[in-house]
Amino acid sequence: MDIERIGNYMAPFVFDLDVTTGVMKGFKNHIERRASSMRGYYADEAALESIIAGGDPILYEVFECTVPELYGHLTVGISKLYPGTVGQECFMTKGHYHQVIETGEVYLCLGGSGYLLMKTKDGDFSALPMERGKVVYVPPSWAHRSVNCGNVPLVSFFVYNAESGHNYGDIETEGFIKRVFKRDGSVVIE
Ligand code: PAN
Ligand code: ZN
Repeated sequence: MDIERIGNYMAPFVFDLDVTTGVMKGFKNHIERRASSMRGYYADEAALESIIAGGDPILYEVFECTVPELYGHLTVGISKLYPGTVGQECFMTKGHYHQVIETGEVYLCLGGSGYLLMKTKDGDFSALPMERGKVVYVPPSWAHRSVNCGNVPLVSFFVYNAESGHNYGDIETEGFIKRVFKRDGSVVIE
């Protein structure tokens, strides 16, 4: 990671983000999640396998400005979740708790439509709407997953503590309490 310095301190930096398209310049970290990386997440395993066999498309991407993963720093970036379904289940991110569970996150939706699903270790659940202009505050202790219910990419800008880390394992075993489906054109959370 190239961290520029001014005197004793990390230098401030600026980057360009097209708030209409979500295209971010100057990202240092780019994650692509293909269908094959989502085995075990969707209810309809056979439908996922046929999507994988059909070319294993990218289902979502993350672009981040990397900073030192230390207390006090903030990681910012863009999450771009493509539209589609696996069987009838809307495309979604893996979802995670933060490894440092007492760290929260802010999501600002720039485009598309869907939900941010959240859950706690106590079994509490929340689904808040995501569409252009919605800002969702994810408090500490809440696992979070984006779900795209529309026909265009769900694009969000996010900010979280750089030391947070990601705990995917617990969601892999616990699931997320509820799933989001498109049935006969209607979105249902069940
Ligand atoms: C986001 C997510 C991003 C992808 O940057 O990492 O939306 O979701 P998964 O990490 O669950 O695959 C974030 O919440 N970071 O903490
Ligand atoms: Zn997070």
